[in-house]
Amino acid sequence: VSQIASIKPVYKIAAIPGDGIGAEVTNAALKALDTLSQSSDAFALNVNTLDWSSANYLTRGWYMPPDTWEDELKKHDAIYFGAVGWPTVPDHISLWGMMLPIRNSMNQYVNVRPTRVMRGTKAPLSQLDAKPSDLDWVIIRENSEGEYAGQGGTTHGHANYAVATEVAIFTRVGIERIMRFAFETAKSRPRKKLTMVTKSNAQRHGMVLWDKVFHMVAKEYEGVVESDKMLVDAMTVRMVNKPESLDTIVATNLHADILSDLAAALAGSIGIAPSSNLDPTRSCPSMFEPIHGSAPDIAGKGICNPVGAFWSAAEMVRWLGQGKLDQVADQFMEAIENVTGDPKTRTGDMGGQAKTDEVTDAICREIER
Ligand code: GGG
Repeated sequence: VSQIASIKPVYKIAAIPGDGIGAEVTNAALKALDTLSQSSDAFALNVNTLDWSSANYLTRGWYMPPDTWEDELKKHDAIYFGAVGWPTVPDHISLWGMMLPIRNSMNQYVNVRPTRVMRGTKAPLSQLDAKPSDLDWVIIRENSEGEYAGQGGTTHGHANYAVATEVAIFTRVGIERIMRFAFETAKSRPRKKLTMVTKSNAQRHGMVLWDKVFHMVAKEYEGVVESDKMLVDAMTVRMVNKPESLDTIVATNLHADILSDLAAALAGSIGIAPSSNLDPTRSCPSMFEPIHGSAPDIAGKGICNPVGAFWSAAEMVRWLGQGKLDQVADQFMEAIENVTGDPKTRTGDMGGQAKTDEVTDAICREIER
């Protein structure tokens, strides 16, 4: 972090727009961030855009420069990421070409995915008996191991008897650190409730270790955080039928990936939902990205929803400030909700007709107001 005229801290951001609508929403978020920093005395941004994408993979043979990408990213205070994935590249190549190695190498073992019903959004839950205020959750996703450890192999690939193994890795250290982060998150929230999710009735090794570590850490928070545990299949039902009974949720890499998409859909649209890939030790830059993918079906049409990208950008500002930029991040969130609250500035997925550019112009106006 450097300073402008000895007052404004300047944060260095690596922006990776990536593929499809990832590029469109990143562009929108960077415009909003630029407006925010220009109108604030508290911070400035120095953005370095990196052209790491599937299009470049197809011409160069790599997503990130093989020998230098880690050093390149470590020069920054944070990473802002759009989306990765394109129909001409197998999905496991694109995800392992960029997003998963960054999370692993940058020690981003926590993925925070908040969900709530934003002003003006029409959540499917409102069709049930629930009030929008019933859905206010934060999902803590283990982000470094589990089912996305990348271990396993295939054999007999060209025969009818192909065999593949996908090995999930669960370590005591990995589970304990995510569990502690989840309990601390729950403790910081008004309702002080944590639900831990596994499939420990069917998966009898790693998931049972999750249960054991959960019970151990829960003892330390007795009387402070109310906690319970759920099997992931039953959890999907509870999220729909009893949303008000949930607050903070902690789950494995795969389970939380799936549950957070469900949560976003219940709150109105996957286009709204943000995520923060955090290195809580702050030894590496953390990464901020909307949870949605590259959506090739609507890419290039200028109709994608940039709200999840704005919200992710607000979380980035909050993280960078370490308490000093909370007011700026809150102002950004207020501006976002003023935009979602106006039917004229909602994209199609939220029942409106606005284009991405119109929503972006609206957020910039709101920030400047
Ligand atoms: N914006 C992030 C993105 O590209 N998401 C697509 C995806 O497949 N995500 C899986 C994951 O978050 O692990």
